[in-house]
Amino acid sequence: MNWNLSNKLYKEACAFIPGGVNSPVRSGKAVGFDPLFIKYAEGCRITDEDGNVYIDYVGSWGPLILGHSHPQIVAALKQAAQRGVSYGIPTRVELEMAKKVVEMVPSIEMVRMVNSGTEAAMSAIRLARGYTGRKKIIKFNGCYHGHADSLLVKSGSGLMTFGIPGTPGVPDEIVQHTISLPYNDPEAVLKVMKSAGEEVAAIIVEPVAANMGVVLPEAGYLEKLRRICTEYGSLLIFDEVITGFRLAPGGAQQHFGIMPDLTCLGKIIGGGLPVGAYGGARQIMERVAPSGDIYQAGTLSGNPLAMSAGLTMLDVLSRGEIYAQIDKKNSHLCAGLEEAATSAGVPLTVNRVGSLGCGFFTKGPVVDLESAARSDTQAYALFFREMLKRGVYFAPSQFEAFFVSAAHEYEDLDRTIQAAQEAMKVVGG
Ligand code: KE4
Repeated sequence: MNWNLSNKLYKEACAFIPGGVNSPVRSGKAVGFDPLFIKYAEGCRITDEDGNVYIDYVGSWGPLILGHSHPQIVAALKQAAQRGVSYGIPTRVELEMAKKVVEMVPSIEMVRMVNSGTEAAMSAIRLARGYTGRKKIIKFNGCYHGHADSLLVKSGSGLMTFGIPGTPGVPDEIVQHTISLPYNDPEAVLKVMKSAGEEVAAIIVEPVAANMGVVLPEAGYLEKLRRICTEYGSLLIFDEVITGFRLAPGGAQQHFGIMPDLTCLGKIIGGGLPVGAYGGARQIMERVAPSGDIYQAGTLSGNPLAMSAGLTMLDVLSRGEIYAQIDKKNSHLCAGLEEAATSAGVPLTVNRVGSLGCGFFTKGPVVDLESAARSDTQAYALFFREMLKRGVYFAPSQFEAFFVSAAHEYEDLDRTIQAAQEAMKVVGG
């Protein structure tokens, strides 16, 4: 395989775009590989500028649960584009999208469209603070909710760890009310709530953490968060930007049977176009301007093109047929990855739920950021590069998920497993 054109384009891009990419994780820095430049994609395959073809397990970081260039989504986009791409004036399709989200997501009675998961989380936090009149927010180490200032805090080491900025450019004052605690540790939450519960506007959590690799909630964990929030009058926010419409038509809240007060959505909801959303009980959502006094806005929010793609995606997903299939496909893939690692003597812990998974190059169990951080990132980087050479594209970071789509056939999965058997032998040395 040669990557001459990708390398040439990357070198040039570095002169015009910070790091040559429009989002850091694409840079490939974490796996010692300069990024591919993709020419086109179809089904479960992506093709780069040099003509190399890969089975894709990133799927644009989650949106493409039906695979690339899904015919119904492409057709909907073409049709919508011919009617104009944006008006900044309400459209029928925005209403249809809102009704679809309300129909599919158990806890949502009203929903507001935005343009990214970051905007969804940022707006949900503001709404929670405005609605409760409180300032503090609890989040969890290793969970990511986009790059809004108040959520970019260093992982909290101990309890009552008030936010320390996770990046230059975020003043201490902005994160002083953000507390970050270990995931899967309800005692840590209880301790903070006992001393500051009346000041906590919300607890925001990824119901399945998928930004430190994939870490599942331990039995009863989400129920405890739900009970604690109810007891202290804080809002429970499920960040379902990844799990929404992925674990079930109604996302993680349907899968686990837990009702949050607010839900953040993104990725799948846009069918591959830039869409985010936040929603919840009518009583809370009606506080959002212009029906209420809590401000939030967006020029392209509810953009008819993005709504057409997203609504087509949700129409297909709401039929519910694909979930059992992609869950089964993912368990076939994960069993193959585990077998490949075992026969090569490589320590690998695979966490999976539904069509979401992650292989940590460490001995398990991986239940929080601390245990995830024990992974051998160099081993992962070598695995990534060996798989790439064999025509398989996994996430260019140990701490990201892989996604199986409805477009992955068993022969694609078996080709991936075959490649993994060879790649693991190289990793195992
Ligand atoms: P965006 O602003 O990137 O659309 O969404 C932010 C976000 C919010 N909440 C969760 C649970 C998320 O996973 C994300 C974004 N996910 C990362 C990948 N893990 C996006 C990839 C990237 O940053 O390029």
